[in-house]
Amino acid sequence: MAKSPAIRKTADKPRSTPSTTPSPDTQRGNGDELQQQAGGDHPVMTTQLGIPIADNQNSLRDTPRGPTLLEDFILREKITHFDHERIPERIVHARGTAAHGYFELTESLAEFTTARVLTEVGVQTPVFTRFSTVAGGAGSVDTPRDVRGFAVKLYTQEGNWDIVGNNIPVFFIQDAMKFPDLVHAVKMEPDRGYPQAGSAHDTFWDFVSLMPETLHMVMWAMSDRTIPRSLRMIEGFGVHSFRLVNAEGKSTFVKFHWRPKLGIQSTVWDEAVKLQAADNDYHRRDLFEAIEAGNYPEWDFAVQLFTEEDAAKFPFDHLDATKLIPEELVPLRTIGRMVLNRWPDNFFAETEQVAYCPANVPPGVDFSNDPLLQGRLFSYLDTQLSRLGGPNFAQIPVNAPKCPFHNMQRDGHMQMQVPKGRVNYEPSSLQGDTPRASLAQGFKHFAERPADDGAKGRVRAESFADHYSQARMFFRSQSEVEQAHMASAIVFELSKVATVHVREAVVGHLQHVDAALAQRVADGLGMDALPPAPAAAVQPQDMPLSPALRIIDRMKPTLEGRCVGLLVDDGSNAKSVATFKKAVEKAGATVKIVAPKVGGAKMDDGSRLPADGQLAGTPSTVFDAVASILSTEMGNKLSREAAAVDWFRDAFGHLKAIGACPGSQAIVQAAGIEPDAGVMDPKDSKAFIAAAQTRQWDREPKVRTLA
Ligand code: HDD
Repeated sequence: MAKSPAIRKTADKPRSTPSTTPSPDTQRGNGDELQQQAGGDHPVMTTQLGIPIADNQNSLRDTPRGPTLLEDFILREKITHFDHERIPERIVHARGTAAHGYFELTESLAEFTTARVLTEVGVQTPVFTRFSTVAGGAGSVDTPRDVRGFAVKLYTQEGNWDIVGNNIPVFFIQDAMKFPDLVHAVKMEPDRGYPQAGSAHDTFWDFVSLMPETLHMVMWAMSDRTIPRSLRMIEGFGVHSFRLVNAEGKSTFVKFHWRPKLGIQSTVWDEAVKLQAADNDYHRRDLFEAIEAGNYPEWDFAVQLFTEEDAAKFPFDHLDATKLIPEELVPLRTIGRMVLNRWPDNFFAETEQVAYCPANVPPGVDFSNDPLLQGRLFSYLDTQLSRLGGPNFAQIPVNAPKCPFHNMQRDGHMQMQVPKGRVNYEPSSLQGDTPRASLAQGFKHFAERPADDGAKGRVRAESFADHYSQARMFFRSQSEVEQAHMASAIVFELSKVATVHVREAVVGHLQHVDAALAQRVADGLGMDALPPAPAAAVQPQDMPLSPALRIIDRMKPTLEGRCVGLLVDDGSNAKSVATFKKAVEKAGATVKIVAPKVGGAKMDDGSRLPADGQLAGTPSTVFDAVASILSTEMGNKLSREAAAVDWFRDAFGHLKAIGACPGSQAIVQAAGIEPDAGVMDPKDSKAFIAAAQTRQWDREPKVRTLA
C-alpha cells in the first residue's frame, strides 16, 4: 500500500513511539491509488494555484501522533477557503430556486417601444429566473404561507433587463421609506429569533393594524395564492407601472404579467403545513424534477397598456403599488412566452450570486413615479455591494450581460477584467478604440413634464388615501370556497397573535373591507363583540368585481404537470398497475410508485416493481392525487400502519382524488373516509383522471370547519 508523504517522512526518521502502522484513515488509500480506484479520467487535484496534491486525506504531522505543522500550506489553503464559503444571505427573498431558459416575443410592441426585446418577434432572449419566498432565511422551508418572488433577468441585446416581481400584483406599502419597517415586522422577532418564515406573529400584525395601506395585499397574502402547489403554477407580476417609450419619445404606461401555461394551482392550508414536514424542498425539487424530465415550465408574457389620459380616469392612482388595474378595465395582451429549460450547473455560483435590480432596463423601457419603485431603483444595487462584496459583481457570469459592453469603470475588489492601454477616462485623444457615448443608440430618459401638482415635501399624495376599496373588491371577487379559506387564514394568523389589542385592531379594519368577513373572523377568534372600525381617511367604494382574480375558477382541469402517487405492496396485480400507470401518464401526469420498502414490491406475476418512495417518507401530501393497487391481505396489513392510514386520510382531507382498490378498503375505513364522487376504484381510470384534474371542493365542509 502506498503511504502518505507524512507517513513516509516519519518512517524515515523513527521515533520512540512506533508510528509506521497506517491509521485507519491512511488505509483508505491516497493519491494515485484513489485515482485508480475511482476509475475514469480524473484530472490531478491541485491547490488554487495549481500545485498538484498527493494526499487529500491527511494533514502534515510532525509525527503520526504529533501536532500538525503550520507548514502545511495545502491544509491551510483548503480550510481558509472553506471558512469563507458563505456570503450574507439576501435580507428578504433569501430562500430561492432558479432556472435558465429563454423569452420569445410573439407580438411586436414597436408602436410603443424601441426596446428590441419587445419588437423583434421570434428572437429568443436568454433568461435566468429566480423564485423565492420572502420572509424566511436561505435554509428555511419552501411551503410557508408567504408571497413568492418572481424575478426574471433577460439578457437582451441592449443590456440586461430585470423584471423583479412577485406572484401578487400589489404590495404591502406605498412608499419605500416603509420597507425596512415592513421587513423588520414580518421577519423573526429580534429578541427571540422566531418565528422563521411566517407572518403569523405579533409584530407583523401590529404593523398591519397601524398601516391600513397594507390591507389590500394582506387579503392576497391570506388567499391561497401564498400557498402554491408548484412554482410552475404561479403567476408573476411586475407590480409597478413602468413606461414604454417609442422612437418619437412618446410614453405608454405598462404593467407586466407572467401567466403559467399549467394554470394557477394552490394547496390547502393543512397540506401546506404538512408539506413542511414531508419535504422542506418541495418546490425546489418539483422544479428540478420537471426540468430534468423535459417538462419545461412555461409562462405567457402579457402587458396591460394604458395612457396618462386613461390613468386619469381610473378610480385609483396607478402610481400607488397597493392598487392593481383589473383586467376587466385594461385587458391583458399576450405578447410572448418564457420557457425554463435548464437547471443551473451550480447553486451558489448562479442562484445565490444572481443580482437583480429593477433599475436594469433596456432603452425603450422606463420608470414611473411610483414612490415604491423609485426607492427600489436605489436599494438593489446597494444591497449587492455588501452581499456580493464589492462593485464588480456584474462580472460574475450569471450577472454579466451577453451583449458587448465597454466603459471606463476600473479596478475595485475582485476585478476580473484586464483592460489594455493607457486610457481609462473619457474624452481622450490617445487611443482610437475607446468607448464613447452614443446619442443615437444610448438610453434616453423619458422627458417628463415638470410636476405641477404641488410643492416639494415629505408627503403622501391624496390620491393614495383609499386603503380599503380594492381590498374589498379582491375579497368580494373570490369564490365562496376562496373567501372561506381567506377568513380561516386570517383567523389562523391572528390566533398566533398574543396581543389582544392587535387582534382587535385588525378585525376593526376588516369591517371596512367586508362587514361579514369581519364578523366571521371575530367569531373564529372567539370575540364576544365586534371591535370598532377605525376612522377611514376615505370611505371605501364598491368597485366592480373582478372574477379574473380568482384561482379556483381559473384552475386548469388538466393532469399536465401533476404527480400521482400509487401505493403498491407485495402481491399487487402487475397488470392493473401497468394499465393504471399508462392511462394516467397518457393524461399528462407523472406516476410515482410508493411502497412500504424502497426496494419496491414483488408483483403477483413474480416481477419486482421498484419504488420511487418509501411509504413512511413519502406521504400523500407530495402528490396531486393518489391511488392504491393492493391485495386484500396487504391492504388489511397496512390498515394497522399509521403511515398508510394517514396517506389516505390526508389525501381525503386535502380534497384529492383517491383511486382506492377493493383490496385497500380496510385502510380506507381505518382512515374514516366516507367515499364520495372523488373516491373510486382505480380500475375506472377515466373517472380517476376526471376527478384528479381538480380538487373535490364539495368535500371540504365534511373534513374541516372553516371560518
Ligand atoms: Fe424587493 C429582493 C420583489 C419592494 C429591496 N425583491 C427582492 C427579490 C424580489 C423582490 C423578487 C428577490 C430577487 C432575487 O431573486 O434575488 N421587492 C419586490 C417587489 C417589491 C419589492 C415585487 C414591490 C413591488 N424591495 C422592495 C422595496 C425595497 C426592496 C420597496 C427597498 C426599498 N428587495 C430589496 C432588497 C433585495 C430585494 C433588499 C434583497 C436581496 C436583493 O434585493 O438582491 O434590495
